[in-house]
Amino acid sequence: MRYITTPIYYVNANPHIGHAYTQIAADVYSRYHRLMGRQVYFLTGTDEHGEKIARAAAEQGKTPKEFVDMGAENFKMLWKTHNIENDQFVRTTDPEHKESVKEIVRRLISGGYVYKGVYEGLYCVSCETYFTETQVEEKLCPDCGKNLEKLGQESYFFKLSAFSEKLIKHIEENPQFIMPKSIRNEIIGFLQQELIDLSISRQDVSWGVSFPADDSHTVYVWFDALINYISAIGYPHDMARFGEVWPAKIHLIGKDILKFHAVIWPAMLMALDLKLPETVYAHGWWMIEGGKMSKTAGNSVDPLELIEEWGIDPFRYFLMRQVCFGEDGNYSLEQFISRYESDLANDLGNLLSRVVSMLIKYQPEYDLSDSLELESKLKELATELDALYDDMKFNLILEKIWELVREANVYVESSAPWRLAKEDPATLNLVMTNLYETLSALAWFIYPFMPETSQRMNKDLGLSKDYESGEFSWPSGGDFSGVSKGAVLFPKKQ
Ligand code: ME8
Repeated sequence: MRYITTPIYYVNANPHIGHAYTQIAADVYSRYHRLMGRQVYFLTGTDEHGEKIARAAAEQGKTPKEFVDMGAENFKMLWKTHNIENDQFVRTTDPEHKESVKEIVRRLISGGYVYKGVYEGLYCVSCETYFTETQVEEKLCPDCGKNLEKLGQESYFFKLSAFSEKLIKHIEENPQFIMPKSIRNEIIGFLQQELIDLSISRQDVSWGVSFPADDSHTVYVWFDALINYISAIGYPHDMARFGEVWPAKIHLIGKDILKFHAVIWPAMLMALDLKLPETVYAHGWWMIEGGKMSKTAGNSVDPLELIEEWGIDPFRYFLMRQVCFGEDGNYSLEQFISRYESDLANDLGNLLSRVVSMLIKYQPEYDLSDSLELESKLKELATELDALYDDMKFNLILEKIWELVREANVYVESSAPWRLAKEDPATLNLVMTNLYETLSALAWFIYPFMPETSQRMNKDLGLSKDYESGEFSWPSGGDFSGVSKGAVLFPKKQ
């Protein structure tokens, strides 16, 4: 089972391309493995507790419950427009999740991993995070730059410090645990400093899961949120189901929340005596003109506007193609348009349109007798891409697919079917069959990234493929009889 998760997003956020990026990457990964007939479970959801949410609700004159219900619906609707096929949507206000959090805290208390103390620190309400004096300058949050509040309060602590050696050992012995490799040393370095215990309860936050054994406290929202990855799949109320899905294959996250996932979360799992996820994959950060995207700066990119104007598939393609997964990216509309025009409209769109027009005009006969070379090339490509999917090398996968698109365009030029139609009908049959089979393969290859475009290509080719399951297969099983011309795949704007 390939269990893949995304972060559960703050329900008060205005989702931008950064959130869409994680979702689309997880969706591409899931669609591909489903296509290959492999078992996948894809979880996403919303993070709904804490002071920040309660304040945002109050600002809108709503109860926290009304506010989070609306926010969760907004995210669900948004992911539909992105063609995200998640198996489950978890909310931290789900009764089962809350019960699970309580039971986990109870187990940690009885295991001796929790004690009562006093927490003094600088707290950022916006990031729901405490900082020590040494971590900050001028009482400003190192993450978001807002003012920190000095708080001293009674709190329950999780003995995080007890796990540093075990964590270092796990990271060193399992090179795939933190990916990409370039960020592993950052976490090892952090663990080699003195790890401090984690305050996991709040007295001054009422919108949260009440702390077992002391209901004057609520559970710290990050502690509550991380548990979603196991509560959603049945821990501890449905252990049979949990056993089928856990451990996670990949926790996909942005690099902003790496420490929570590569330090705190595995320590919690160790304390519960549960297996650790195979990989925590932290992808890079999207910026705009080299700066941070934020609502206050007024420069966040609204995915819905882009999707409305250009369609969902170009948006999915751009995000996966533009940067190497794991590295930071810089968004600009010019780059988006340039990819749309060159890769999509000129390369892929034109190829389909030319080949389909020629199939209709010249009426060749389907003849596979000169396709052996193509067959082995496509099968090799399918094997090569399979390995790249495991490393989440989405941009490389698309590069390889586009090499095929460009080669096919060159093949059209060099074999000149318009001449063959007059001079050599037998060769025309062979050439058009190769082009037809290349397009059918391309529809299969691009499916995880651009499912709608893949379907439209198959429709033009007269192939009614739903890709329920099944590896790459050769030949397509179609002949030319169902070919028809649909609307232009990627119309040029101007
Ligand atoms: O941190 N570039 O939620 P969140 C790339 N609730 N990815 C970005 C991005 C950007 N500019 N901006 C956001 C939280 N993301 C917690 C998570 S999980 C148990 C709790 C993506 O709404 C990226 O995946 O702030 C990042 O990790 C996540 O959104 C943060 O979402």
